[in-house]
Amino acid sequence: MRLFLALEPPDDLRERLATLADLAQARCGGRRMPDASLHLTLAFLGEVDEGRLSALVEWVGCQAPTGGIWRLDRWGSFRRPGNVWVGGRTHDPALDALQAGLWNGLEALGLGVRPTRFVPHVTLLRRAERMAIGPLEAQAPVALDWRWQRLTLLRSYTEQDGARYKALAHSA
Ligand code: 3AM
Repeated sequence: MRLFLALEPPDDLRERLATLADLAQARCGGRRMPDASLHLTLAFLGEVDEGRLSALVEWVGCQAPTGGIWRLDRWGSFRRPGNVWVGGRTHDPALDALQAGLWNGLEALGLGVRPTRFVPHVTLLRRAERMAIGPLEAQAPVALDWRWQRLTLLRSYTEQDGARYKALAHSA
C-alpha cells in the first residue's frame, strides 16, 4: 500500500485553499485536487508491506508534534508533473524540524527514502495545461496562516480520475 505522512488543514483553511484551487484551475486548466484531499506532505513512504502497518500506526500514534503556524504567501509550481501549489516564501524552521525528525524515525524503522530537499507546499492542481503563476500572484496574492499540530498517516489509492486518500492513523 502507498503511504505518506501529512498535515491536513483545518476546515476554514481548507475552504480558503479550495477557493484558490478554483482560481488556479480557471487560469491553468488541469486536474483540481478535491477539497478533501488538500494536504501538506511531510514524508512520502512509497509502497509499504501490509505486515508493517500496525507498527507504523503505533509509531504515528506516539508522535506528539509541538505544532506551529505556517505562513503561506506564494504561488508555485513543479513543472515536470505540472503541479500548481501554494506555499511559503521563506523556510519554516518548525516544519523543517518536524520533517527532519520524522525522517529520523522512519529511517530507524527502515521505511521510505529521505528526499534530498523539502519544499513544503499544498498542491492545488495536477497536470496543469498552463503555468500562469504570475497572473495568479497578481489576481489572488496568498496570505494564509496554517495553525498545525496533528499528523496524519494517509493511504493513497489510484482511481480513474486521480488519487484518493484515506486516513489510517493520527499523532497525538
Ligand atoms: O501532493 P503532494 O505534492 O504534496 O506528489 C505526491 C504527493 O505529494 C508525493 O506524495 C504525495 C502523496 O501522493 N509523491 C508521490 N510519489 C512520490 C515519489 N515517488 C512522491 N514523493 C516523492 N517520491
